[in-house]
Amino acid sequence: MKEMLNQIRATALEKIAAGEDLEQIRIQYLGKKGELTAVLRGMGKLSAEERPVIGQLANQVREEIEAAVAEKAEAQKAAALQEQLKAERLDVTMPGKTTRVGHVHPLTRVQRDMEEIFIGMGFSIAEGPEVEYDLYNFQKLNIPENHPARDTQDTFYITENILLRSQTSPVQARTMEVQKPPIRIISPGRVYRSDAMDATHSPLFHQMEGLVVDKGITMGDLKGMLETFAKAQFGEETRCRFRPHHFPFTEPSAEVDVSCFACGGKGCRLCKGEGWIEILGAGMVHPNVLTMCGIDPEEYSGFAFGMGIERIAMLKYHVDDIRLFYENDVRFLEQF
Ligand code: 2NM
Repeated sequence: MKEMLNQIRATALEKIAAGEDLEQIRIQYLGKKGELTAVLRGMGKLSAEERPVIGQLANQVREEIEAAVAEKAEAQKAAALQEQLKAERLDVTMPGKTTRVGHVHPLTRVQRDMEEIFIGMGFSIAEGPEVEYDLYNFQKLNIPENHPARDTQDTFYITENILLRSQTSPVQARTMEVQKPPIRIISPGRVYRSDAMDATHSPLFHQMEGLVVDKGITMGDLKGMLETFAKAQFGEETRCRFRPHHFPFTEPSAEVDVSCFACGGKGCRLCKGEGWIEILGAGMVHPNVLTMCGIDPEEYSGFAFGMGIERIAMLKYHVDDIRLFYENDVRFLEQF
């Protein structure tokens, strides 16, 4: 029996050392149906002298196996903890992940710069609906039904008399209707035209229009104000050139060029050798428009102007395709 106990001890300790499953070993040797228990059951057959000796040895073997199991379990737990610490290690001195921060869109940037310039000259910002009545988009701007200007400003119709505004002038018309002069407003915003998309056209684009109405406003006021704007927008050395033109809502009307801010007027690629770059349309508000908007043209006069924000942005940033503004490709947007 002594031999058997020594044998049990030897194989059990070996298995523990080899890393075999501890619960399995516990059941096999120390459990109710385990090998050690089986040996102890056979102790009845022993003599009175042998019994305490074998009993003591059996207890000793049990304690040794128990201790070995406990020690191994402890070691496995510690190893597992080390493993976990290693896997979940956090180096607080590592540089953090930088968050990509966006910025305003180049069109917004240009629009805000323009707004700042006009606000500095005493203008307020006026806004209005993008879905407009034919009445405000055309009729009150001296463009009656069947007027040829309806072709060049063809837009998208919601119903026969509701449409997407083709300019921000209806905002000026609405302002004149409800506000007594003096009026000094700009109206930036989205406008729509039924144009095919190409490098310089888009069915949706942005405009900045302006309107001043008061007693005694003249073409001289328009020229002085636009020159101040052009110098602030394109540089102090910028000069302006007014060419006669026709708009239904202004009389007289002009197209306005600025001296090329790339070459100073000598002629270059940007101005296509002209020395001048067209930036806007303007004129004295037509008496018919004033009358239709409830302002007496005998008492008041005014000037108005309009320009495309995309066009200014394309000139300023040397962008050769208007579609780049709408595609939201970060490789383009990141450059601003
Ligand atoms: C332009 C050119 C010339 C304009 C006229 C008006 C209004 F409502 F007062 F009649 N607003 N904007 C105007 C005049 C717009 O855009 C090229």
